[in-house]
Amino acid sequence: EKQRSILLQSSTHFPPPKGTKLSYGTAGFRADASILQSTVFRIGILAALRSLKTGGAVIGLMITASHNKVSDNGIKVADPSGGMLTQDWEPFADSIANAPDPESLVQLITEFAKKENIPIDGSKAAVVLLGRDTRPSGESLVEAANKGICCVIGAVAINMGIVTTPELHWMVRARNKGMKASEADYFHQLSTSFRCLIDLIPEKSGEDNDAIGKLVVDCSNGVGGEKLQDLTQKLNGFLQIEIRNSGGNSGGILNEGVGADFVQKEKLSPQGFGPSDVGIRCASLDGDADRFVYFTIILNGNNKINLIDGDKILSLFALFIKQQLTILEDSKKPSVGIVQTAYANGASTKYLKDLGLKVIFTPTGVKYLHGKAEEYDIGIYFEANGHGTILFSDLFLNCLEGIKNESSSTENGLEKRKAAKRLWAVGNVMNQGVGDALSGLLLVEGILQHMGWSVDKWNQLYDDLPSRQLKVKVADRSAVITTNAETCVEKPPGLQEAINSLIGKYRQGRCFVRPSGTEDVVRVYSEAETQEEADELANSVANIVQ
Ligand code: NG1
Ligand code: ZN
Repeated sequence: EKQRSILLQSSTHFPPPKGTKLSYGTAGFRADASILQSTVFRIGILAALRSLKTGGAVIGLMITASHNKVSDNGIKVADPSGGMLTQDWEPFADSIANAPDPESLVQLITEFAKKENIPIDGSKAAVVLLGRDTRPSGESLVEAANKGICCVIGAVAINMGIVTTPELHWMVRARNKGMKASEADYFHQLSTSFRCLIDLIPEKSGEDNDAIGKLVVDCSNGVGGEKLQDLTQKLNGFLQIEIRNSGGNSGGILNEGVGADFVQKEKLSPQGFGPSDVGIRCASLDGDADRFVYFTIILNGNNKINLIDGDKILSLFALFIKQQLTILEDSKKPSVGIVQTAYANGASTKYLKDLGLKVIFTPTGVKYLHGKAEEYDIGIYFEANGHGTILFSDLFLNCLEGIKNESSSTENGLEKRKAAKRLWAVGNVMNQGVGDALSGLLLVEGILQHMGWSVDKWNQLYDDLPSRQLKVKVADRSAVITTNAETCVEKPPGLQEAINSLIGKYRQGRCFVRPSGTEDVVRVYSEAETQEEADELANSVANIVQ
């Protein structure tokens, strides 16, 4: 009763926006920041309930709208493992975000708590870690989320201030494992495992030494700027990083003409980069630093770039891991799963399969890729847009621990120990909760140095097949229902057959359509042997979708 009256009372201060239906979507709630007060307040309540449900485990709440424009904001929940909120709570998130008034809100909460057996009588404690990116609207939204959390008796909020999305997920995971979980601990883990990779570089590797030159990073004028600066200082000169578009007082606007999303979608260099950067290894983070891509500037190319996307990052990682596993040879073979979506360039999939690796496809959205990757001893997943990570099972980590501690002093034994240490470092540098641009940068840089590869050499692992992505506005995108990891249309009837007959006209033709989960459009993706053919295929399919 006391709980009920506190909830009723507080929620009157957070009326929901009129005429907007909010949805948890692929990446939490996102909207213009001005209408999100009630949403974050309510999701604060949800986070506290989630903590109660999981026996008082720490839950994370991140206020960010990632690569969206600066006036937007959003909120995402991190589960105790540091992964995303379990999918079976998403309907509850949707329904409380849209409850029209305090009474219906409190009723939904009470019913849900009852159904899920959540102790809301104040007898149990709950903890929620709060974080936000650099958006100006973040401060007051954190305040609103805090009020929501504190409405649940026994729940406390800990404000971590401005952090990257993956940093907050890392902190949640670390706390729940009873590890030290400050930002300094996070930087320490990343920098020491990077250092470990560097220390284990074989003596005379290095076909060319370009990899040693500096890396220039576009930080999207977001939170990644300051954090990468801090991390770089911990690297003791083992990596030379120049930071651009760092946000703060440097002038530029968050995600405007900068950042990983812009670079990957437009295939153009971000602001602040130009002809003087030709020949230099460049990377771009997104607004909350959970994804990244690499690129190089094309000489006299009018801001055009060679894009090195998530698929190629994945391929580099897979190759390195495969090489280390080969050195471990006879030891117990771990299961390795590579997880992609239908948007992965076909050339990357072919490359990975030719390496002898198992490639699995899931629907678009990190929650699907992550879930699949968890099924393997080593699960590597990336979306083409640069969001992804590498997951190691506890079993495999134990196995590595064993090999690391073996005492054989034969050449072979020594090499095996080194390979185990390298893999161990990979598992430590890579965020085990979500994609993390800072982790990813360090692993790419470590591997390039290990191989002695230039960025161009890496880019030449395979040539991307020409592709085209289009958006089609339709009356009702939910009329398109797909199956088979979104590669095949089930409804409306006849559409897939029509698409198939268009695909049949092109060599290496591939094409699929699906409704977007984040925009009111149907997306068309095509590949073919030449750019003209890929464009033609996409356009002709777009025509029949309309
Ligand atoms: P939708 O709008 O469902 O295609 C987009 C991206 C995803 C993912 C989500 C979440 C493409 C084709 N799709 O999803 O990869 O990043 O946004 O932000 O890039
Ligand atoms: Zn992001």
